[in-house]
Amino acid sequence: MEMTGNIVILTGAGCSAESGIDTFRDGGGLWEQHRVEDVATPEAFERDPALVQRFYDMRRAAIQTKAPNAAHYALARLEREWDGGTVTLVTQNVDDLHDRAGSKNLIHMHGEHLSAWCTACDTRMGWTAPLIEGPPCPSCGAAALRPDIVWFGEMPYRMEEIHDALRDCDIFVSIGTSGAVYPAAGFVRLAREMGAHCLELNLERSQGSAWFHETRLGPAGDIVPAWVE
Ligand code: BJW
Repeated sequence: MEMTGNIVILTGAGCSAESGIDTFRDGGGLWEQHRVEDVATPEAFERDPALVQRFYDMRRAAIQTKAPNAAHYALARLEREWDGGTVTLVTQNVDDLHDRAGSKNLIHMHGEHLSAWCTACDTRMGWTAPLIEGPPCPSCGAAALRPDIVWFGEMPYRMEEIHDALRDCDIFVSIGTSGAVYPAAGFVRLAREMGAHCLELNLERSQGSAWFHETRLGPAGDIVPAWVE
């Protein structure tokens, strides 16, 4: 690895796979016969809120039983120990495993399972319990809480900050993402056009693999700590 420079790291579901959290597209992308793309949309929530709340209640409960793996800890260590510039971690993951591993300069661009969003008063709040029974918002009392998750067709969070970090980065590293979902799938192209060295760490080549200068294949729990060393 180069010894100086600003680093932007993008993580996807493959980073949490060895913690026991299913990826989206590896197992056929199905949940109870529904395509994830048909559950993770504002239209699905409008059509059948109970179905969508059940999907997220189940996953919110599940992640609370999981623990960070060696990849999460290696990235947190990199941020603590890197004195050659900044380390910005942008995750598409909605679990809290990077947080629990100790990453601080962290952007959850697709939202977080452990957060709820009141669409009546626009408050976001830490949330660990089920939402299916329509609990009142602690802030305004309306029964209008939804998962604080970026669904298809919604704008991912903190895009301006992400673009600023990409424009300033010298090293871009993509970990455990299929490159199937935009805008995250386009980050490598932007980073590369800005002159960054682009490295992919994944179990298999992603859809945007040709944009990377270098690809290292293997499970994140092995290849991420090896890269950080
Ligand atoms: C391992 C491993 C191990 C396994 N070690 N590796 C047509 C063309 C282009 C774009 C579009 C289009 N039609 C629609 C769009 C836009 C759309 C999109 O990209 N759709 C595509 C499906 C085509 N994007 C959006 O809608 C986004 N918003 C947007 O664009 O806004 C613009 C806008 C403009 C103006 C007004 C309003 C808006 C929003 C995207 C939201 C994504 N949400 C989801 C679900 C949320 C959460 C949830 O329910 O959990 O986020 S989708 C799902 O995919 C989730 C993930 O974050 C995301 C990415 O998946 P990821 O992480 O890459 O997982 P997998 O499973 O795909 O891949 C895992 C990888 O790991 C694989 O490569 C494995 O090999 C690897 N792996 N084990 C290392 N041990």
